[in-house]
Amino acid sequence: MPDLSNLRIDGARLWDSLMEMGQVGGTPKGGCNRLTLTDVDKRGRELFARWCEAAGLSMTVDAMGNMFARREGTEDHLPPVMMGSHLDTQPTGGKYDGVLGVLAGLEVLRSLNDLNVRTRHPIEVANWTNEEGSRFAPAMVASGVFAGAYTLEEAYAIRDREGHRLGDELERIGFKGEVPCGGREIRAMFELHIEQGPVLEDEGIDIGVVTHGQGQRWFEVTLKGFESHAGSTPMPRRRDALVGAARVVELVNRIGLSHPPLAVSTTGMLTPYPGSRNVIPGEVFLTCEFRHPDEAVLEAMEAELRAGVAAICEAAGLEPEIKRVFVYPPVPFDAGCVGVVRRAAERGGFSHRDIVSGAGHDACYIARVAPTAMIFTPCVGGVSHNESEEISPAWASAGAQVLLHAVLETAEVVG
Ligand code: HGY
Ligand code: MN
Ligand code: MN
Repeated sequence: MPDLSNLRIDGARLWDSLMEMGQVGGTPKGGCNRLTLTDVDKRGRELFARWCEAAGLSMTVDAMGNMFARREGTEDHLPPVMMGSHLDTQPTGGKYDGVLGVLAGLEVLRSLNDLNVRTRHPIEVANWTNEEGSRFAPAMVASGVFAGAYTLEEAYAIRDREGHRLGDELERIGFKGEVPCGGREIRAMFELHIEQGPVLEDEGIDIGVVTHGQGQRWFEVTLKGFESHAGSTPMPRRRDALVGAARVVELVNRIGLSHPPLAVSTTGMLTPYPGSRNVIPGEVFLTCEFRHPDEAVLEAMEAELRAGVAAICEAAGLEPEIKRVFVYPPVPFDAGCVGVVRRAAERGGFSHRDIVSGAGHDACYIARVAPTAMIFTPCVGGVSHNESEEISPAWASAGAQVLLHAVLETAEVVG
């Protein structure tokens, strides 16, 4: 194989693209609100598509709206090496979560064009629909359909809190492609992503070589009590769903703290009904989630949730309903691809360490159908899912450089 160690991506061009995409749905605090399948998401998708066209890439959109920009290989019938991540964001998201992986993939292909490097395998960069799972739960549903975890019909039927169907919104923004979602061979997938945690920055490490994605379980909990007058209902007679929910929030937090050091638990949404200041809430909807690298611990955390909610509701005269909306087991990434990432970091002269991903990623589903690994860059203060999310241009370039080398080794350079 020719000496490729001197090949460089164009870090300034990557940074410019990140800043321009950050303006699409940009918020006054410097973050991004590009909720999946909104008009803002459509604008971000169209900007990405224009850039890919300008780079001479062919674009395919599949039935879940996943976008695949492709650079031909000299043996184009071979399965593609894939990069990519997601362009959708949290409502108070940052400019880099997901976006770095998509635009660094584009930068790799732009650089291969500049350097006139050909590869045997075609190379694609993907934008996976609805990675965040904020508007339509669960998360990573489109890469999940691609990997066979959900059917297309199940995904299309998911509704947001206003009742819109995912399938209808996909159609409305014009990104419901004809091409089937999944069912095609991928040589390997490498997803570059910010760590979204503090480890790499704390240790002064440039690159995270991700060995596993931790398991997750998401729940929707509805507590039913009885609306009544805030002024004339004696305390002992109340069935106050919000008091019950407050105890459930405390329970969820306690469960996370009771499996140190790796367990995490979060209550993210809580909606009392009817939401009137002088009516005792008769119903509360809340979401909670648990994460851990060990399936047995997740099992124990779920059991503690179910038992704890039952006891709280028994004492408060409430009726509980617990729906498990998302389960995915801990994911070990492909040892061969993890080794490719490690060598790529060494080839680039970057410090690196193995790391487990706290967040979920599309790569965790794609790992079910193709050899897959992830590359992490540090992020400032480990902060993500916050408008202040920040990385340095040097970290972005280092991640893209490692992605370049990982893809070149796997796609096999010609000549
Ligand atoms: O929730 C997650 O782990 C991802 O950011 N969707
Ligand atoms: Mn992400
Ligand atoms: Mn995210």
